[in-house]
Amino acid sequence: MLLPILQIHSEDMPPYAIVCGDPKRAGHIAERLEDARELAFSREYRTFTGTYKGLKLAVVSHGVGSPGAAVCFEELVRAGVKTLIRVGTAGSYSAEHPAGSLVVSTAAVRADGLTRQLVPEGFPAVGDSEVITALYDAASVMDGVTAKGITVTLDAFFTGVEEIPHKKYKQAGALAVEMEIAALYVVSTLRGVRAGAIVAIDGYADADLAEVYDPHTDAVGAAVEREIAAALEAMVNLAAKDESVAP
Ligand code: R1X
Repeated sequence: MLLPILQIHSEDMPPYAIVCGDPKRAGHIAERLEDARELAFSREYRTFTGTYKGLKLAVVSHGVGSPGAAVCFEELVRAGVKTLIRVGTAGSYSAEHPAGSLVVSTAAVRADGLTRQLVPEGFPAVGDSEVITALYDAASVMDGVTAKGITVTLDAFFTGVEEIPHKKYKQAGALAVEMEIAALYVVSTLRGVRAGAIVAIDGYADADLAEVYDPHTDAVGAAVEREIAAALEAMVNLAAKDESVAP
């Protein structure tokens, strides 16, 4: 079956996929795979397959923002993907997690518009506990700060005249803000697959801590490399468990 928007054939897709926003980053992740093959580059959706430590997996870019990313997640599920891991970037709410830290998202505040059109108010956007544990275990043995907790998914990157309640999210215990995890977690729950997400902190979302936004520093680059390594490792470990419980 040809997926109309990603322009990939479901027969070519393995059940494991790493997703990221940036098509260029998808290419970078694919460089770590053996026998990497670019299947399609349609709109913002760039799809590779390849092998890592013997596991066949896909790497797919989903673009910026929940509505576009959800199109990607939905088509991947239709193509037979059963485990999705997002690697991304996010703004931090806490000086304990400065640029260069990693955060594994356990659940997302649905401060987006897309998921309101999918599920009722109050329905949680929550990751799969096995995927989250695999990601946290893989990341926390590496150098650098790794945290685990709730993230916020917004639609607006640049602010308008409406106030976004960052202070309340922070007071309530959220660690970081990004733009796609709620879509990933709601779509994966709706469609009966599992998902997790890890983000590299690229600055502060908290106005009290805010500095000039520069996601292209060495510290952020190193954290992105770490999260990619953690996602690949987590996927291999999850697949090994799947194999051991398969009938
Ligand atoms: O999730 C956010 C979005 O995809 C984080 O970075 C992008 C905006 O720069």
